[in-house]
Amino acid sequence: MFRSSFIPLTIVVYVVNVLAATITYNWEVTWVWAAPDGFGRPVIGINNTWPCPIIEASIGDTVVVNLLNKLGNETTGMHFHGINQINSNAMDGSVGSSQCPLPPNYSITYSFTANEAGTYWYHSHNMGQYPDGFRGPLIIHNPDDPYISDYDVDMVLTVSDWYHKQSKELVTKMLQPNNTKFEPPRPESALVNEGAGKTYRVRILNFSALTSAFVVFNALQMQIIMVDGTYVRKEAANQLHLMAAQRYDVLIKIGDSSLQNYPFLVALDTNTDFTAKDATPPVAYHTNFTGQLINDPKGNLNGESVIPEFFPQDDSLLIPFDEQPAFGPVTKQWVLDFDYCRDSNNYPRACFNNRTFIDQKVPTLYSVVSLGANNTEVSAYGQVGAFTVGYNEVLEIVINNHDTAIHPFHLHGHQFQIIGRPKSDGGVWKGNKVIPATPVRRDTVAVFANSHVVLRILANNPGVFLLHCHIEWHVEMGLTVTLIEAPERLVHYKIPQDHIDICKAQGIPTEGNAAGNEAWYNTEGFVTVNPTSYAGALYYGVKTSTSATVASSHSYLSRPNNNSFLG
Ligand SMILES: *[C@@H]1O[C@H](CO)[C@@H](O)[C@H](O)[C@H]1NC(C)=O
Ligand SMILES: *[C@@H]1O[C@H](CO)[C@@H](O)[C@H](O)[C@H]1NC(C)=O
Ligand SMILES: *[C@@H]1O[C@H](CO)[C@@H](O)[C@H](O)[C@H]1NC(C)=O
Ligand SMILES: *[C@@H]1O[C@H](CO)[C@@H](O)[C@H](O)[C@H]1NC(C)=O
Ligand SMILES: *[C@@H]1O[C@H](CO)[C@@H](O)[C@H](O)[C@H]1NC(C)=O
Ligand SMILES: *[C@@H]1O[C@H](CO)[C@@H](O)[C@H](O)[C@H]1NC(C)=O
Ligand SMILES: *[C@@H]1O[C@H](CO)[C@@H](O)[C@H](O)[C@H]1NC(C)=O
Ligand SMILES: *[C@@H]1O[C@H](CO)[C@@H](O)[C@H](O)[C@H]1NC(C)=O
Ligand SMILES: [Cu+2]
Repeated sequence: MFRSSFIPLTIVVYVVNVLAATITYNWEVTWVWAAPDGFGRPVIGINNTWPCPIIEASIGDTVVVNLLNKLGNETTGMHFHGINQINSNAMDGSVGSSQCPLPPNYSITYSFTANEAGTYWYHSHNMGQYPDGFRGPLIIHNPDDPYISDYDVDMVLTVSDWYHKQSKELVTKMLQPNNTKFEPPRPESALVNEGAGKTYRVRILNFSALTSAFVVFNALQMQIIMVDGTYVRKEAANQLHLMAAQRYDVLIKIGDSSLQNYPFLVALDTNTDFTAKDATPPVAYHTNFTGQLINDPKGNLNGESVIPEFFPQDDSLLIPFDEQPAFGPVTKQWVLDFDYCRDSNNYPRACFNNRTFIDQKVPTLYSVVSLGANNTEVSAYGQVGAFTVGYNEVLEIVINNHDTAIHPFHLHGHQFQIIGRPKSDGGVWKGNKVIPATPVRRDTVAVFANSHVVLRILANNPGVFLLHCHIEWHVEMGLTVTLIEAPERLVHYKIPQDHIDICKAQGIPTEGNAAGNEAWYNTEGFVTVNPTSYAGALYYGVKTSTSATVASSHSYLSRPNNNSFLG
């Protein structure tokens, strides 16, 4: 039997492995020419190769990535999607939130403990950069996997949409006042394991920037054993519908005696809502991918898998393996209404509660650490949608989706419980009807059209965590808010010196409020208006100012035209 990762989450108590190892990766981020679908373009790779390598560790190991930026013209950063970064929030890699951008020729070290098994991935969390190629699988193995005796082979399958143009150009075009329908860029291809050729590796991760994908083996049934970072009770599925950033771990059984190949179909769609009565099949992009699970290398490699009908399995009804009960009673609630909006210059944006996210100067975590007892003042952080919750509170998060498409929402730092996720046209939340006894947990959830989701977390992981749509184009439209969890426990948190140094090198303050002002209430220098031109991660050269607390008249993020590197 094969185990394919579409993802698990575990909250099992584990004994710290005395044999825990430190796994170190020394990586240089570089531009690479690649043509995964036959069309050549520059992509972001590691050590002059692409696809980017896999990270693998076991529970209890320390994962260390020494990341050197050799892009020359762009900043970067590395986020470990689904890793909760317990006691290591500075390693979350969210540029602007938990670190400064990593400039060319600088390196920083990321180090964290692999404390939950599962199928994760890493990607740049800097200015629409992961659709340009900087992403890869991150697998945390579990020597005590409850399903270990159920499979013989463990495989990874990644699925993604792919674009022939670079993110900067795509986002620049999207963020124009004449984009009246808030249209995102559309992909040219579907990639499986970063290629458009045939493959038989099967852990499934969705690296998409926009689209969702169906995965179907007509001749074989899948059994889901894990979603994102959570083991679940085995559940049979004929079709999986992966939203961007989601993962499933599935078991696929091939009869002992059957020497044949099994075609599978990965069909991309732009988030069609298959819970709607009038759902139409995926838009006919050239984005279907047929792969072969090869059991007979000499046999037929041209078989096809077709989807006669779309009936994705409902992941909100899965039962976690550990049967952890619903958190309660709720002590704090965060209600977020998502809709598109326009900024003061009439540019298309995406909003939570009628506010779009605007990058500030000081990474939010650094402000939280330096503001001391005043770090609970949400107005200190500028327009990042800050919300605070105290240690060990039970936080209920409600997201109302006022749009007519599905959006996959992701929270850093937690595998949240899904308390309720009605089908499309479920309307805005009006109170919980039934609380599932043992709700499933994930880190990315599909929220259906004109509907909502109710999530819960136990706020026991002090840190600054972004909550955002994982359609990368919507992140660039501002569909992000910031959870500041247990700020009272972050006052003495130590930011590693190499992380501070890259800020200093760029003249970015590392203390004070959003603009680096010592007084939390001094809003001078806050970025309050969205920039009208989009530079992506383009590097503008080193600032000379080294003062950590002076609010510079040139906000770093407003990106003045002092383009010293590109001349
Ligand atoms: C990348 O290059 C660095 C520096 O030369 C080297 O230490 C490392 O082993 C390389 N890693 C990979 C995955 O090629
Ligand atoms: C990075 O270092 C290389 C080699 O020393 C140098 O040629 C290049 O100009 C540097 N890039 C930047 C942006 O400083
Ligand atoms: C939208 O505006 C941009 C910038 O002015 C322009 O380049 C583009 O051609 C316009 N697109 C359409 C469809 O009108
Ligand atoms: C990946 O996620 C995107 C965005 O939600 C979705 O449109 C696409 O269908 C997904 N791909 C797969 C193979 O599930
Ligand atoms: C992709 O596959 C689906 C399901 O079999 C089918 O409905 C659709 O027409 C295919 N699209 C293309 C472009 O071949
Ligand atoms: C949203 O904000 C804009 C300006 O920021 C304002 O004009 C509009 O009335 C607000 N809409 C709602 C529903 O509050
Ligand atoms: C909090 O802010 C007040 C001003 O509102 C200031 O007097 C006080 O010193 C600040 N406390 C800390 C711990 O920084
Ligand atoms: C940086 O350089 C690469 C390689 O030459 C190029 O493809 C890319 O567009 C540049 N990035 C920006 C933001 O201009
Ligand atoms: Cu979205």
